[in-house]
Amino acid sequence: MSTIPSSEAIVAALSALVGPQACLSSDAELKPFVTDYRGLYVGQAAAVVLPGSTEQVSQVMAWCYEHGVAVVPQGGNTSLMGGAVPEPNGQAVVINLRRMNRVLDVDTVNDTLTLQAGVTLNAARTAAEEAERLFPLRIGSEGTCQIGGNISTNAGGTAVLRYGNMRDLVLGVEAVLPDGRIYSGLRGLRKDNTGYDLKQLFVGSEGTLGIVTAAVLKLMPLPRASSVALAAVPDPAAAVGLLGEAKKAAGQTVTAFELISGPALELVLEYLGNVKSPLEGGHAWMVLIELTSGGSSESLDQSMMQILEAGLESGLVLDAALAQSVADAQAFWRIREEISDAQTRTGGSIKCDVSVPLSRIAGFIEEASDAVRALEPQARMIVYGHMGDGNVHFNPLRPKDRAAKEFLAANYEQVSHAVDSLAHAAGGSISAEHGIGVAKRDDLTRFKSEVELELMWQVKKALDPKNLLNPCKVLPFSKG
Ligand code: 2HG
Ligand code: ZN
Repeated sequence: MSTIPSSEAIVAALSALVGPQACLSSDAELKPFVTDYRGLYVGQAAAVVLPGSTEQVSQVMAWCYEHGVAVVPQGGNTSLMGGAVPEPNGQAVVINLRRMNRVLDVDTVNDTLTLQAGVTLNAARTAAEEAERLFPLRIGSEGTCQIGGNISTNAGGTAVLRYGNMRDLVLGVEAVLPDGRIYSGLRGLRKDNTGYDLKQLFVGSEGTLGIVTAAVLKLMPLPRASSVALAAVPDPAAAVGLLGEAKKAAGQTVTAFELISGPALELVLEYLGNVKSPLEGGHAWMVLIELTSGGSSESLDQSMMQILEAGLESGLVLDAALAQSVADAQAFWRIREEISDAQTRTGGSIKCDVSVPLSRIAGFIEEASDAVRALEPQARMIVYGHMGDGNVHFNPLRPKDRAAKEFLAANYEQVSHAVDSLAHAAGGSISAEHGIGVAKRDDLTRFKSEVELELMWQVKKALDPKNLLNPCKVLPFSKG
């Protein structure tokens, strides 16, 4: 049996492939790459490699495969699930794609954007806008997260209701396989029925089957107009009712429909400091609605007013504020976008990222809230998310007078199990958009069938027989 090379040998070999500047190995250099962004998962690595080309990724992978060295692919390292950092014990190699950050082509006839995996989401959106197009994926970490990571995790966000997840936005993928071979699927085709759709293997598999190095993405018409409103609603059932009314009145233009619980609003306002809620008084639930189109803002505002007025009349809406300017709209969105960081700073939130069919979402929120209160009556119910597509971030947070560590130790297992079980029972998913990583890995055995788990292992073994690419992520060990 061959032995795994020493850290020194790994660094020497990989430095020779990518150049010493692109192969980091001191503890200080490694630290930001082996620590996840919430500081919850801290791993160990022999080296961090920053390749400058697909060929270099391929050479590094081939060397690691031959020598039995584990590889952890990494983009912007914004995973909430510990998916992008190595395991605590070991000498894996982290391959961070940030140097591969070139936009390769913007084709405004084919409406496609071809880019390297290390381009940030923000840079991708900007490149599209410069060509008067929209790349519609929208998530809070867009300044840091990278397209390769967005593809590997099938990122979602606030515009899925209208445009779909990353999976729906990818036309072509180039990926390096665990043994170093290159899968070249950089095609910009909207129709291609030539057998298995291999590129989809790399979407959402969290870097366990291959490292995405480049992609062809779909571009959309750039909306010229938008209308944004915040509405207080009596309960989640009313929010679902209002969403139905909004779709009826504004059709395709409904781009975002986000739910925010009263405690989530309170938390984010406290975190932001000098920001006031656009709605007077305390409300148990609110929704943020965004309409966008290629037409005029006046006509969108009219549609929005129609939705809100009808809601006020029928009791679905208690109060509402319509953004009067771009600055207002940004301020409304800031309240929504900062809820995640407000929790990170407070510490002690139990993150359940679930989705349920819209027809059952209100019942689920009620049941899950009751279940959490039975376990921990004082938990702050940070419940919010992309209600329009059925995704709820159900994140009970420690009471103000409880230490984060103690609250999590006492409740994490039971609360997440209760919430996930209720989502599952309602026909939902235990991870709507954040993926599995390490955090949800062991839960998969509870919620996936034997057949699903077996198929997943078979795919993994077919592509990565030595289990060297992002090992210990996604798949639970018990089916190994
Ligand atoms: C969001 O929608 C992100 O803000 C993060 O998906 C959610 O922190 C979270 O739980
Ligand atoms: Zn989200």
